[in-house]
Amino acid sequence: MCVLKLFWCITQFFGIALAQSLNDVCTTSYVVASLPAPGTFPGITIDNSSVAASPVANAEVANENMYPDAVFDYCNVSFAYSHDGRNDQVLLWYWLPAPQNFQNRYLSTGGGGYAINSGNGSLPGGIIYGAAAGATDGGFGSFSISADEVILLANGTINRDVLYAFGYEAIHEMSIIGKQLTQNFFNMSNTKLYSYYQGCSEGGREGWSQLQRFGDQFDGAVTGAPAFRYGQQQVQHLYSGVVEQTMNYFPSPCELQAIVNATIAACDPMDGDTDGVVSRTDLCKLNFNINSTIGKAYYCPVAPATAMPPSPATPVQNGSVTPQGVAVAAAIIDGLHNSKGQRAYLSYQPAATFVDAQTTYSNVTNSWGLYIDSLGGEWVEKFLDLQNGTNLPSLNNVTYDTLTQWMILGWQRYEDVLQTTWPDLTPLNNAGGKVIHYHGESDNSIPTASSVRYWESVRSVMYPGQSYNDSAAALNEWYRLFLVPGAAHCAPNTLQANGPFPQTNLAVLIDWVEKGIVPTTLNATYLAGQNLGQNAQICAWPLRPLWTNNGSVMECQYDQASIDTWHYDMDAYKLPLY
Ligand SMILES: *[C@@H]1O[C@H](CO)[C@@H](O)[C@H](O)[C@H]1NC(C)=O
Ligand SMILES: *[C@@H]1O[C@H](CO)[C@@H](O)[C@H](O)[C@H]1NC(C)=O
Ligand SMILES: *[C@@H]1O[C@H](CO)[C@@H](O)[C@H](O)[C@H]1NC(C)=O
Ligand SMILES: *[C@@H]1O[C@H](CO)[C@@H](O)[C@H](O)[C@H]1NC(C)=O
Ligand SMILES: *[C@@H]1O[C@H](CO)[C@@H](O)[C@H](O)[C@H]1NC(C)=O
Ligand SMILES: *[C@@H]1O[C@H](CO)[C@@H](O)[C@H](O)[C@H]1NC(C)=O
Ligand SMILES: *[C@@H]1O[C@H](CO)[C@@H](O)[C@H](O)[C@H]1NC(C)=O
Ligand SMILES: *[C@@H]1O[C@H](CO)[C@@H](O)[C@H](O)[C@H]1NC(C)=O
Ligand SMILES: *[C@@H]1O[C@H](CO)[C@@H](O)[C@H](O)[C@H]1NC(C)=O
Ligand SMILES: *[C@@H]1O[C@H](CO)[C@@H](O)[C@H](O)[C@H]1NC(C)=O
Ligand SMILES: *[C@@H]1O[C@H](CO)[C@@H](O)[C@H](O)[C@H]1NC(C)=O
Ligand SMILES: *[C@@H]1O[C@H](CO)[C@@H](O)[C@H](O)[C@H]1NC(C)=O
Ligand SMILES: [Ca+2]
Repeated sequence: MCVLKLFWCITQFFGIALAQSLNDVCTTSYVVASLPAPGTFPGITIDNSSVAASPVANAEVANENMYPDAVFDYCNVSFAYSHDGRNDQVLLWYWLPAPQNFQNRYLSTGGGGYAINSGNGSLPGGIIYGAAAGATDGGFGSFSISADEVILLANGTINRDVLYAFGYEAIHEMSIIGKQLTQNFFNMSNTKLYSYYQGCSEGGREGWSQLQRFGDQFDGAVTGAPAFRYGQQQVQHLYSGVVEQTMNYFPSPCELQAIVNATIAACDPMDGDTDGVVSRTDLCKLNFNINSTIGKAYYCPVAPATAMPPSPATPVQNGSVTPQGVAVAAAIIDGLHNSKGQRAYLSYQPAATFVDAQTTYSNVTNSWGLYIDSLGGEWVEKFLDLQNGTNLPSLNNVTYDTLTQWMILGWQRYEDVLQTTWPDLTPLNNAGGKVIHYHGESDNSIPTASSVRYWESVRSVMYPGQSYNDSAAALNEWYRLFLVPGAAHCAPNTLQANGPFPQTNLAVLIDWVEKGIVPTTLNATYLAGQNLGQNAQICAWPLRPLWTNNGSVMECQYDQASIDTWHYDMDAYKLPLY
């Protein structure tokens, strides 16, 4: 035996831990042997016959927002598990780094919209930092089926297994199984496995769903533009359309874009740097009168018909911004109020584009008309009205009061599973967890102020009786919020292309968790525009950026009047809305 496997014998004899190659360990039998032992997680049975594992060499990623360009090898692993007594099947997908690249790290990832994973889109973000990375199908049938497709049962009730899997259970189970798999696979006995989460939008909400419930599950998390405060967030996608319907004015996309362009042009210099980026939407709120855009000329050329979204060819849009168009824009930015004038929700910042307000063109009436945002429409149709459509058929009779009632209904019905704004993070803090929470300041899908509201809820709930500055400083020791100048929803913004984007968030988080390097400012990179490839730093809330010396020096300033513009009194509700 020893003659046949001489090298093996020598290493065994001298107790040398032989560095294995990816091909040595990336086999079905080795992964089966690395699975968590039966009984490790009560109620969960892993199907060891479902394991697939194969090495992949020289995978390449480029031009991504959430991680830098890279070429890497990984072990592609998938298998299924079931919940005892439920007769279900949940699929898991892990990428494991080559043994020589493994850096004692594990990363869970999430999805977007109603999806619980991002296909292969988020997994590289772990691999390139030496982390095993995981994704789940939530038990929805396959990695490409999202929760909304299977949430409604044939008898017209909500599938609670799907709901809770989507809400928080599936990411939790993927995380505990993935951490154990990683430890076994890499023979970690006495070494610490650092565990992380990274996701944006729904993926950001999924991150918070874990941090709020399982305080010691991750050493750190990156949560971008989270789709939390779900009852409000989904319904607010319908608000822009209801504004247009209520005011009976349906601006052309070109008119809306003209208002946005004029807003950007006017508010760009307020931050001290005339660079095409509105880095201070708060100063824009304080100092810019949107009525000044009335009369601005606009022109957009003929556009051909498109299949997705279905649209007929559209004619030249040539005109000037109307008072009605500006009134619609102003009401959208103001946010939803009920008929008593009480505030029910917050909205997008000025300079964000008006995606929810996009009108649709009819080549029958030759006019622009109502568009119903399907993220919001499907929420009301399926999750609130329990109908099987993928959008509301109309907004007939839907008023600001209807929207407010829908917000209350969704909040109450799904508070324990989708609302995801539990503000007491004491277990996370006690476990030493760190959070980098970021949000594009020109996000057009999830209002930036939604993230500020949550940070503020955590601050006030966890540090009662302390001064604002003391409590903000205490919170910033472990949970920091960064508003990304000009950025759109989980992405850079073509209309403010000179803005930076924080592409290396996980690296920054790793440095914070493993080396104690506090991200006083958030590392970012210009991913487009005149400074392409260069570095930028983003101020941590509540500090706000201000440039001096003709835009050459950035300072992170404390500005009470600006901070105040981000805080809202939700007096349409009797309960506190965290
Ligand atoms: C796979 O699971 C079955 C059923 O739990 C068990 O009997 C078998 O020993 C397992 N096989 C391996 C290789 O672990
Ligand atoms: C990795 O595994 C998944 C799930 O089994 C499979 O769909 C995919 O094709 C595999 N990818 C590669 C590059 O082998
Ligand atoms: C992710 O999947 C897409 C589509 O299958 C493929 O083109 C791409 O190369 C994959 N990315 C990586 C890093 O494997
Ligand atoms: C809704 O559609 C899904 C998927 O097509 C189907 O499984 C379910 O039975 C339908 N529910 C109702 C109430 O029609
Ligand atoms: C609806 O169907 C599900 C799955 O078959 C079942 O568990 C549930 O009890 C049914 N609910 C009602 C109200 O019939
Ligand atoms: C873990 O240890 C086993 C047994 O010594 C060995 O076969 C395997 O290659 C090791 N795994 C890694 C990733 O080094
Ligand atoms: C708005 O500005 C962008 C460039 O930043 C331009 O492409 C677009 O045509 C402008 N739209 C209007 C309506 O002026
Ligand atoms: C903008 O004009 C409208 C209509 O004249 C007026 O009601 C509104 O108060 C004005 N807004 C501001 C901020 O001046
Ligand atoms: C309207 O648009 C549709 C879709 O592009 C096209 O099929 C149809 O011919 C158009 N009708 C008119 C009257 O232009
Ligand atoms: C837009 O309309 C105005 C007034 O009708 C006209 O003078 C101008 O030439 C048009 N612009 C374009 C680019 O078609
Ligand atoms: C809207 O309200 C009117 C008046 O109450 C009612 O007649 C009509 O049926 C309603 N339409 C819809 C679509 O509910
Ligand atoms: C910060 O970003 C720059 C590019 O802008 C990058 O080269 C550097 O590695 C990043 N730092 C960290 C800690 O990731
Ligand atoms: Ca600027």
